[in-house]
Amino acid sequence: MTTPHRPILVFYSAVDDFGAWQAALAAAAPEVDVRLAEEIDDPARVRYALVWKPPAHFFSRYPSLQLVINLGAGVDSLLGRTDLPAVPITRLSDPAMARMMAGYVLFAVLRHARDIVFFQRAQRAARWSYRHPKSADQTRVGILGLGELGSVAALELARQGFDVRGWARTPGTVDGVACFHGLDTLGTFLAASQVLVVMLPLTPHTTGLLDRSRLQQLPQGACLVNVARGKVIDEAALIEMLKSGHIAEATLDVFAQEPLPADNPLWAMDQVLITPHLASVALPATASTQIAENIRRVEAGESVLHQVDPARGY
Ligand code: OXD
Repeated sequence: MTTPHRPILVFYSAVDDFGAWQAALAAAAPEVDVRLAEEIDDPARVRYALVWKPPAHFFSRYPSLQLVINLGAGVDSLLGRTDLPAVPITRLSDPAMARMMAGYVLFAVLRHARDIVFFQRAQRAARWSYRHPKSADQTRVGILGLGELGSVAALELARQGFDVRGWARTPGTVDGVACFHGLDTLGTFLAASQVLVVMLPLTPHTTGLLDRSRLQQLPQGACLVNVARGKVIDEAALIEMLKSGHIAEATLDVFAQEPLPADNPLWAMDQVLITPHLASVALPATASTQIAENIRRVEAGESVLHQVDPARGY
C-alpha cells in the first residue's frame, strides 16, 4: 500500500533490474517509496537517488534530494558529471560484490595460468595437445589496486596458492600478499607480474597509468586481466602488444569505450576474452541493507557510510 507522505527514492539504471531492487528495498527500507523517474508526479518528495549512469540533468528535477547512492562500486562516471547536486554521494561497499569480483578474477587468472587459450586453439583444430599443468605457486600474479575489491581478490588468489603480489598508490597490507606501494615501485611490480590484474579505481591519478612504457615493463608473454576501467590502460598500446605477443593473452571486462565498438581489433583476437562489463554487479539482496542504513542515517541527521570524496575520486 502506498503511503502518500513517504519520501521517494528515485531509481535509474539501464542494466539493473528495477523490480528486484524495488522488492529488496521494500523489505530493507519500507519507509521509502522506490520509483522510476517516470512514475513520479511530485518530484519534491524525492529525497534519495539510487543511480547507475543516469542521463544528463537527471538530478535537477529533484529539489529536495538529500543523498545520491551510486549503484555500483566505481564512482568515476558520477564524479565526471557537471550536474551533480551538492549532497553526499555514497557508493556500494558490499562483501557479496567483492566475492563476485574475486570469483571472476580467479576464473580469469586460471584461464591464463591453466593454458585454457592454448587448449581452445587445440580444440578448434581437433588436436589432442597435452601441456603439463603448472602448480599455482609457479604463477606470479600482480594485483594492481588493493582497495575493497582488489584485496579480496588478492586473498582469494593467495588462498588458491598463487604467488600473489599487490600494488597500491598508498601503503597497505593484505595477509599472504607481498604489498608494494607508490610509483617508485610500480616498474619492479610490473616486471614480476606474469598475470597482471587491474583493479584500480579510475581517478585523475590512474587514468592512463598503464601507458605504453609501463605495459612494456611487463615480462615477455605476460597476461593481462582488466576488471577495473578501460581508461586505466592505453588501449591502442595494449592492442599493439597483443599483436606483437609481448602481452600473450588478455581477459577484458572493461574498455575505454563501452559498448566496445564492432570494429575494435580486440574482438578478432582469439587470445582475448571479452565480457561486457559484468565482472561484478550490485546485488539487491545484500546491498539494500547498507542503503537502508544510510537512509536511516540521513533521516536521523547522522553522517552516512561509504561516502565518496570527490577530491580523491573514490
Ligand atoms: C562498478 C562496476 O563500479 O560495475 O560497480 O563497474
